[in-house]
Amino acid sequence: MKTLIIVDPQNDFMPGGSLPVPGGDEIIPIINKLQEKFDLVIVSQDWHPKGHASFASSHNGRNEFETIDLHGTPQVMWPDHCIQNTGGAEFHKDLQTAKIEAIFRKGTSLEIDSYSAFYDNRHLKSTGLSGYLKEKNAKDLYFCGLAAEICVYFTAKDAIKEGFKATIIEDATRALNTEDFEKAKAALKDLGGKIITSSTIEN
Ligand code: VGL
Ligand code: ZN
Repeated sequence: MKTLIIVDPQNDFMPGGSLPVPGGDEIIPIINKLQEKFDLVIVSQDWHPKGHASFASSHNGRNEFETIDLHGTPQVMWPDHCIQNTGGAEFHKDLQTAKIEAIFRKGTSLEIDSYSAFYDNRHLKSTGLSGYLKEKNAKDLYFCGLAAEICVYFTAKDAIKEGFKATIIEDATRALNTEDFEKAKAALKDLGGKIITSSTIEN
């Protein structure tokens, strides 16, 4: 039983959005086709309150993309993005949602970011995704979506920690920074994860 986890396929991460991932929209038709090959399809949604601590605009004198120390954890200062109930937080309009059984929201606490769809960045709070997947008897997880070296990578990494098999589908993700994605791929492989292309997935 194969499970597809689509990470943050939201307007703000698409070209024209506030935190655009180059080519982010190109993966939508690929993800739509991929869904047919899976028994269970889940999506995560970056879902920040206004004034979230990951936004540069929430801190005096901070520049976008610099890293600060936030309560003892490094935090990149992002442009405002995926604010709850805004168009930027909505899924890409062409994403097929008929097979998506659940949406797991993350980044909802004002003072802490959450790259992984399982836990926040300090591993303090669970989203419930791990328990949900275990109850569904899902063991073999495949990851796609945005951004490759950030939320896709950290979600796949936590999946391994939680005892799942984790595979990133490389052509169904795009990176903000391709060099960082190369490092993330190597790190995931070291942990026992896999990197594949969608054409190798059997029905
Ligand atoms: C993401 C940066 C900030 C992502 C979310 O979905 O990769 N990146 N929030
Ligand atoms: Zn975010």
